This record gives sequence, structure tokens and C-alpha cells, in this order.
Amino acid sequence: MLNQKQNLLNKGWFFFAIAALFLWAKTYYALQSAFTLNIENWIQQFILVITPISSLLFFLGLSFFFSPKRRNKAFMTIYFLMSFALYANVVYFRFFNDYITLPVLMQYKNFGDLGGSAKALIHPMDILYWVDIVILITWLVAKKVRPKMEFRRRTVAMIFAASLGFAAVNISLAEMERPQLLVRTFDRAKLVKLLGIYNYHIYDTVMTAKTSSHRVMADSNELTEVLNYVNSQQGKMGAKGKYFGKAEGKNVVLVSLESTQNFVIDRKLNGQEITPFLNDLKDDSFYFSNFYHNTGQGKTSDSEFIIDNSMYGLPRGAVFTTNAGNEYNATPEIVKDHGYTPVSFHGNNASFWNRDIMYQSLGYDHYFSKKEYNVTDENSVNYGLKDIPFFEQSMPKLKGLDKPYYAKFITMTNHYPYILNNEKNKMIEPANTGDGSVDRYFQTMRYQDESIKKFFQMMKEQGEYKDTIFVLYGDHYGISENHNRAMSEILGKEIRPFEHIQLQKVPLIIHVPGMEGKEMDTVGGQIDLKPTILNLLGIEQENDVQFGTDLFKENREDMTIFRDGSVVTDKYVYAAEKDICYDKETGEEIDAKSCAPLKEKAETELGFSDEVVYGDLLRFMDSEQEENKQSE
Ligand code: GP9
Ligand code: MN
Repeated sequence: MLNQKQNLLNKGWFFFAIAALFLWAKTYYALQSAFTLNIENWIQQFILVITPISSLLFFLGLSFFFSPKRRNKAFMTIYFLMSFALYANVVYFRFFNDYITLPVLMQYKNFGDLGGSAKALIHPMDILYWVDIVILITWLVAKKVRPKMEFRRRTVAMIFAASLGFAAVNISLAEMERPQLLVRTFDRAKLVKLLGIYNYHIYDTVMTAKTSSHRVMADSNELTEVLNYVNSQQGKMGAKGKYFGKAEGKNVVLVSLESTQNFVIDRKLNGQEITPFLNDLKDDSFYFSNFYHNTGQGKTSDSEFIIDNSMYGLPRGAVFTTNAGNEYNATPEIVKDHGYTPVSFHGNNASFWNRDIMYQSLGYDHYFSKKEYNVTDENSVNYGLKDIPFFEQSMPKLKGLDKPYYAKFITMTNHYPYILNNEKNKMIEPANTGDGSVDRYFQTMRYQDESIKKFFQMMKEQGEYKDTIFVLYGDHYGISENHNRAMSEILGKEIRPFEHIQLQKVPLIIHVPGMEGKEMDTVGGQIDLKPTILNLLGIEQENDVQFGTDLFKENREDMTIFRDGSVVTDKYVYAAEKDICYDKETGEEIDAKSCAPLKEKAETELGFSDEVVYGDLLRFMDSEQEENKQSE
């Protein structure tokens, strides 16, 4: 009997299996207890059980490729590294509520915040993360029972085949739960939840390698080329708009309106206004009725990037996640140099869209995220805090800031799938197209409108209103092409590519207390907001890489470029996906020749913008400015 036991303990495969089981168990334990993953259904629960398996089989299996003499050491080194990665994330999560990324590891300043509290982050129960290693090492070095890890072609092939199989099941289930998970890479919490902690690190490593190789190849000549282009674009820089300095020294409040398309403005549903407050506000403000979003896969985060930088988001993924370590010259940083306090308010996890990291690069002083709000089951829905309590709880925080402030508020309730969990929040009947998302969209939109109304009331009551300018904008579309049938019922017309492009209009309302309202018909987009805001504040800019123009400038080119290469001007609409040119006025298809120059311009401009981001070209800005000075 004893002999049999010893025999088993001497078997390499048995040792491998037990070690794999240990590693699986502690990883699963960490996923369940150390991280907040918000498991919503049994598929996600199942994913959690299987996610560690593919990567641990793969990595531990690599030890078989070492010579028999080194194999045990290699095995234990790999085992230790995986355990260490796991434990490092556990500790990091306790403090940052986030997962480690390679760029974060390199940006050691993030760890600076930990300071002396690192010790406090280590709990006695953490011994569980290490005791297995002690057991395995003892087992390996014990005299009587020493497992021989033999390389048997069939066993090793089976280990790797099983690893591949588990990976395939995991990825397909993850895709089912969150389509485009890998392409959009919007949230580390989701990646870890659906891919597991080890696969997440593999993914993160590949992403980092990809972006840093672009960066390594780039040099300052590329920046010069981009600057030449930007400066050659008539009116992009320099000349001041009509309202230059009109809001000098005032606070700036930006309100990002979640999934808000312009078609809801002034529209009625069952005889009721969908956005009664915005409809009134716009009459008292500069209301831009030909304003479009320019976002891509980065959705809200793209809108934030575009607005703060006047550069485009990326063709794949979100610049917030892929290039957060870049050098930027964003509005928050610029206004800070002029005495402003730049901050952002949003009731979701700080790591969502990598905001916690990216905001540092954009120059925000502080990010008031979910952890600084009181979020309960009642006052939250979907991604987090509902808009009304969000504004209510934000007010004292806003009041506590040094003035003037540049404060961005990102609303969230009007987010797909447009749900409200309280009858009182439903202030309008849903539509009845039979398409649930479209029908509910109007209810969450109406709720959002109410929250903005409350916000303005509070700003007035608290005496913040009159010294502040308000910039309210829709972040991106809410109703995608998949809902064209229901949308054509709502709009009463067929939705061709032309109408689809028109549906990308989002509201832009610039409210300056004391200034009279006016409807502005210039064609523009989010890309134009940075110069528009800076001009209003009277902040002059020279030699900056920005692709937009001040919307108040009288002779500006009426035009905006979409991330997919589509273009809208005052005369034409070019739909890139279908390669169709339309007359803007009549909506009729016209000869492609009319749109050819627009198409070319879009390609050039998007190309330049991508070069700046992928190559991190703004880091060469200082030397560029030096050269300019010398040649003057
Ligand atoms: C989440 C919110 C929504 O924090 O900004 O993001 P989205 O899905 O709209 O990009
Ligand atoms: Mn959004």
C-alpha cells in the first residue's frame, strides 16, 4: 500500500496534475474573493471556472521543453512567476481597484501612491497564495518520493491540445457575453472577468508590444510633416474667432450626454417632448444643429479624447487603452497653465476605459469616480450611478474646487440597453415600435434631460451658474444600424446611408450666461471643440497639432470627418462604407467626382492623426519649438 502511494508520488504526471490543480484553485479563489468581478449569470460563472486552465496548462507545459536536468527548476520558476503575477494583482487591486498593465508597471509613479501603506495591503490569509509552493518544493526535493517529469510526446501533446481547447471554449463564450471584447478592449475588469487573469496578461503584453514598436520607429521629422499639414490648412490655427476671450476666466462645465443623438431635440413622442429642458436651454444658447460625433470603437472615451485633443480616435480599439502613456497637449493641461483646476466626474469604476491612467496623461488634476460616490442598488442602474443622484452628489465636490474649474460631467443612464429600475424614473411612455432598445431609449433620454434640469437648478441655487460656461454635447450614437427598421418607423422615412450619416448628428449646446442664444448652422464635429473652448477662454494657441477649427470662426470650412472616412460638408455627404456621394440639400446620389477631394482629405487627415498617436509624436514637440525659435 505504502509502496503504491510512493509510486504515485514518484510519477511526473501526478505531480504535474496536482500542481496544476493547486494553481487553478488559488487562481479561482482570487477571482472569487480578491477581485470584484460582478458575475451576472451562470455562463460567466462557468467562464470563471475554466479561464485559468488554458493558460496554466500552456505555461506549465513549457517546462517539458527544458532538458531533464533543468526541468524541475524550470517548472517551479514558471509556477512561481504565475503565482507572483496573481498575487501582485491581488495586492494591486486592494488599493487601486484595478489590474496591473505593463505600461502601469513601467509608470512607476502609480505605485508612488501606495507609499507606506503597502504593508497594510498584505493580509494574513494571503499565506494561501504561497503555501502550495512550499508543498511542491518539498515534494520535489524529498529523498523518498521524487517525481520524475518525463517528456512523453503523447502526454505533452495532450497538455497543449487541452490548453488550446479550453482557450477556444473560453474565447467563444466570452465573445458571446461581450461581442468585440478583444477589438474594443474597453475595460480591464471585463477582460479579466471573461478571459481570466493570465490570459488578460498575455493580451496586455501583445497590445503593449504592438504600440511600442510603432513608437520606437517614429522620429521628429514625422511631427514636422504633420505640423506643416496642420498649419497649411487654412484657418486651422492662429486667426481668432468672433468670440475670442468672451468667456475669459469663467469656469467651464462640460456635460457629456450619453448616447444622445440630435434627432431627439424638439421631437415629440405621443405628444410629449423627449427633452423638454434641452429644448428650452438651446433657445437660450448657441445651438449647433449641424454638429456630428467623430468617434470610433472607443465610444465615450473616443469622444473625450477627441474633445480634449482635437485629434481623432484610432481606427481599431480605443486610444484611451492603447496609448495612455503618450505625451499629449490636451485642453485640461493647457487650461491648468492658465490657473484652472481640471477635473472629471463620472459614476463608474475608475478603470473603465482606462480613464484613471489616461486622465493623468491628459492633465486632469482629479477624477471623481465611483469610489467617491455613494452608490447603492437603488440609486444605480446598468453601469453605475444614475444621473440625478450623480449630479446631486457631485455638487459639493464641485463647490470644493479651486476656481476657475474645467469640470467634465459624464452622464451614464441613457446607455444601451436603456433600462430604468424605478417606475418614478419613467417620465414618458416608451415608443411602440416593438424594438425594445429603441422604445426604451426615449425613457432613459427623458430621465437624462430631467437630470440636466436639476443640475442647472442646483448650479443656480449654489451661485455657481453665472460665472460658468456650459458645453453640452452628445458623446456618440445610441441607436445603431441594427435598429434601422424601428428608427425608420420613428422618423417616418427609409434609412439609407445618407440618413444614417445624418443620424450621427449629436446636440452641441454652448450656454454662456448673459449671452443671447442663436442657432448655428456651421457643419462641425467634436474635433472642433478644443479650439472653440480655448478661443472662448481667450487662450491663444500656436503650433499645436489640432485638426479642428473654432466653430465661431466666420470663414471656417464647413466640414467634419468621421472615423470611418465619411465626410459631411455644407454641400455634400460622402458615405465611406458604401462609397456613395450625396447632395447634402436634396439627399440625392450624385457623381462620385464631387466627393473625391473630400475622400482624399479624410484619408490624409486621419492618417496624420494616427501617425501622431501611434508614434507618440507630441513627445518631440519641445525640440520642434526650440528649432522654430532658433530659425526666427
Ligand atoms: C462608461 C460609460 C459608457 O463609463 O462612459 O461607455 P460607452 O459604452 O458609452 O463607451
Ligand atoms: Mn457613451
